[in-house]
Amino acid sequence: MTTMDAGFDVDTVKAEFPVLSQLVHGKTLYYLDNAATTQKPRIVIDTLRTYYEEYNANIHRAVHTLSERATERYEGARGKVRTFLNAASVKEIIFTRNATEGINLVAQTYGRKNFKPDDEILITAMEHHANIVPWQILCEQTGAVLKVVPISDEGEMDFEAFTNLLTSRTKFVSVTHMSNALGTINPIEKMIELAHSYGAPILIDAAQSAYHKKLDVQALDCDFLVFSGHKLYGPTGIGVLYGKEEILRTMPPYQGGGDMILNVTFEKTTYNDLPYKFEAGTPHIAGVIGLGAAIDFLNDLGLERVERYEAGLLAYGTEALKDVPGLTIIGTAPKKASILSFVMDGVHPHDVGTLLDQYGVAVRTGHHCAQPVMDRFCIPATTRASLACYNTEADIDALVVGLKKVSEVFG
Ligand code: 7TS
Repeated sequence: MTTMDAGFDVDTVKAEFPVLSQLVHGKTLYYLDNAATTQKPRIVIDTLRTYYEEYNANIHRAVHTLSERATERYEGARGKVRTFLNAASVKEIIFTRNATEGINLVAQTYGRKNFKPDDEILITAMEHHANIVPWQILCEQTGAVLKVVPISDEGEMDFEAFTNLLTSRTKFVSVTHMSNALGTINPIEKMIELAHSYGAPILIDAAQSAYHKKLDVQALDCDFLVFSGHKLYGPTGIGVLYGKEEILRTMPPYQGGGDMILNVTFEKTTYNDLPYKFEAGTPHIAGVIGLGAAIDFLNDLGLERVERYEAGLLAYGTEALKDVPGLTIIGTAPKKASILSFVMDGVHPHDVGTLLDQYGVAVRTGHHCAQPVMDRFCIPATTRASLACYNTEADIDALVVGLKKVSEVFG
């Protein structure tokens, strides 16, 4: 696929991202670290500036004009997130700091209330640490047990093992939609159906998928879903937890403070309605409004078109990397998206990344906060190039040129 086939003009889209037009070490910047965080389009940057320059105020609490305006924009952004996910109600959209906080919130409220010793929580071997550690903490607190579905040499979840590990003891399933270390897309539709057949609620970690694929929480019928604004072309410090209203209602609050209460006396406090019950304290107002702008940006682009375009780029990249001597791709599942993770014979990924940086190519190296994935493949780390809507074949070509240099220098 060329940039002409994208259904949108990639160069025009790229021009909306000021940070991408700079030189690094005197070279054109080729930004391929999108799985860590994406760059921000002008509409997001301008929205943040306008908030601080024109109507900075706290929300939900004052009658003055600025506060009313900020409240309207904040709640308007919640409406945009509802539509983006096709949630049934804005009561199901809770603003968090990031995907990590969403998972911790569910573990510490739903989990602490409901789990007993020997109850089982099922995850996969390809989870980010954010979808492992909160469950380990919960297991220590409650005596529940963490079960892990293994993955194959291609980086695919073992579906048979998943079905075998699901039993009447399974009280919760938490799974990534897309692996940040491998790119694998999990068959979440089938997993949700199966989890429900055992009466287990299921959380989808959409931190990686939300900016590559269209999501519909009602069609999926997942119980919870989390994502981070900063990977979705939005600001840092803002994330979303979607939860089914009937489940959220049964959950105790996560944190206590302002905004999450209806009435406070020293004898008894009553909690606010959803979603405010889970939003204690002054929230990241600018972040929420900025996230709304990022969603406008993605809606204009069309996530279906982005998905198709990035699939073409991934295929191009997968083919192009075959030209690099001594390179092995880690993560070759038939269903994968936007991630090229690899190792090179005799060269540590850190050296690969450092040399690529000299050529203006930005990639991430390390365990990608998915150490169990590295252990599964018996490697300490990978180099990872990850794609977004503004990347082109030129970025991949620059990566390949850089990698050939790496192989010359270290080979
Ligand atoms: N889940 C997945 C699948 C992720 O890839 C990440 C972040 C998280 C959860 C946590 O997101 P956060 O915004 O709460 O930190 N992944 C990465 C990465 O691959 N490189 O940097 C962050």
